[in-house]
Amino acid sequence: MSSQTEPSSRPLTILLVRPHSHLRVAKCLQSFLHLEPLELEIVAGGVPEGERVTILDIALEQDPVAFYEAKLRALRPDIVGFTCYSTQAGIVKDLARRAKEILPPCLTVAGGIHPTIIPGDFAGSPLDIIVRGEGGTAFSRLVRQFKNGAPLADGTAILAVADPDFGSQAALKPPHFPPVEEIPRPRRDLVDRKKYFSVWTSPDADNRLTTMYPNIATIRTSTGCAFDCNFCVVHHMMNGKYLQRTPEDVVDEIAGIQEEYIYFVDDETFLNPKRLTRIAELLKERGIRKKYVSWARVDTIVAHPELFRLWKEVGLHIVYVGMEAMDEARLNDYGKRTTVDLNWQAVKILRELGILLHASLMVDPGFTVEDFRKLERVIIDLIPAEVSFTVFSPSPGTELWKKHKDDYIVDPYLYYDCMHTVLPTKLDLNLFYAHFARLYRIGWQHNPLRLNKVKVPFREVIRSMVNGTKYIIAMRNIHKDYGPRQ
Ligand code: B12
Ligand code: SF4
Repeated sequence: MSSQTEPSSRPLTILLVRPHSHLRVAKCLQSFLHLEPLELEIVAGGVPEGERVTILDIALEQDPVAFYEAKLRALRPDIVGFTCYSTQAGIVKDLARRAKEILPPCLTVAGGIHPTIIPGDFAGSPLDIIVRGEGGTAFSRLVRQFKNGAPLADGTAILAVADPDFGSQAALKPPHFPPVEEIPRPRRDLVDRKKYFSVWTSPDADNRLTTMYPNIATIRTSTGCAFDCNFCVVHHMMNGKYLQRTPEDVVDEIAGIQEEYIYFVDDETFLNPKRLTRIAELLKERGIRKKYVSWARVDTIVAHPELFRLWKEVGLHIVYVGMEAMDEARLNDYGKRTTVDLNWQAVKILRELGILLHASLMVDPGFTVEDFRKLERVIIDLIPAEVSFTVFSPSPGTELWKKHKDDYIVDPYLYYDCMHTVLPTKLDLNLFYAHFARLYRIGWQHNPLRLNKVKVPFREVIRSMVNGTKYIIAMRNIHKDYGPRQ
């Protein structure tokens, strides 16, 4: 399709799609949490009034492709938009190809992390348009231009794949981010809210949980991060910027959310203590009582324990902390700018405050059996806490990723789920994943619900045991996804 179309006076039909995952572990993760497609809700929020917009989340469907094709045939959209992580790039290209086969005139658009950082990966694909960076504002412009039959591409945020210089645009600088006030509010009404949940392990005061799987909403209060860990793509995408919404704006949005549970999907919510103090004060003043889960860095927690005390009062229950490693050398290698001592100080502070810690640790492809054993001992020292593990994998789009370009043992986009190692392991893959799964098993056996004897509905105990077992088996079997080693 050319990057210019005929003007149209009828309402446009727009279909926004969250793709499924092709990896078994990612599907298993969905039995623990499945969050609303906030990115598509924000994109939909920018669609001008009068156009028809539908959000399709095919990730939970039994047969996602058949479900998607049936919707295409039923709705006959003029524009089909996809959100896309690196691991989903192949799937998005396939879904776009199917859209073109069923509805040749439709405009196919991809946005999100992968199109933002590596737009050139879509050269020659069935995608017409790549949107880079913030999508609510860019998609709004795109739809207006499409409706008016005006040129679609603007050379920065909106790229036309068919443009002769598209390939060379792959080396573009990070896109311009609009002022946060211009970003539309998410259209939460467009999704079936009962589908979205997250496992919840922080009990109420009576050491009871009414449910382990509450419906949960997400909110983004900031974009970007002030740090530059070398495996992480966020500072590349945002050119090092940390954009923050005003406390009033954030609290207004929270007030309008129907769910009692809220997940902050910021990269680091608490970086600016003044802003977060004000948000907490406003929540108090307005009498808003919700339960929150968020990510935070250890140095933020250690520098501002009083901020976390205040947030505990207004409902912060769980903090996910990217501790990454419990040895100095690896923390330095990862460019984390923290120390092992800070990690332990943060554990102590959260414990004293009664906020549940979810420690996220990385396993290095260079791990020996002894390294795995050390991490097993760390789990025991961390409890009662939730623990999860990923495999150190430089994100596509980072300098480190480019540095390793000749080292990958599998397709580094499709397998970039931080569970499949993309780099060679020191241990044989079978043994590596035996130890990796064992970490999860130990974490699972010592989970805080069990240790603290929290009362949980019986059906949910069974559900979590079944899902936990399936997840650990999926980890154990990851090595089977690799072909024979060369
Ligand atoms: C919260 C979060 C999660 C949540 C789930 C979020 C969700 N909604 O499903 C959890 C914890 C489950 C999770 C899991 C994973 N995550 Co995650 N996650 C994040 C985090 C911190 C925020 C994502 C978010 O919700 N942002 C808020 C939305 C509104 O912003 P957005 O997605 O950028 O969308 C905007 C634009 O990109 C654009 N846009 C997006 N889609 C579209 C579509 C169209 C058509 C258009 C026009 C525009 C557009 O407009 C949007 C609105 O402004 C990001 C970090 C980050 N800064 O992105 C990592 C991040 C996205 N995760 C990442 C990864 C790798 C994963 C995992 C694969 C691995 C793992 N083990 O962590 C899993 C797999 C999840 C899956 N869905 O399969 C990487 C992705 C890197 C990459 N190259 O793809 C990131 C960037 C982290 C990082 N530091 O590298 N994640
Ligand atoms: S890993 Fe976390 S702290 Fe480090 S740069 Fe990425 S978002 Fe920031």
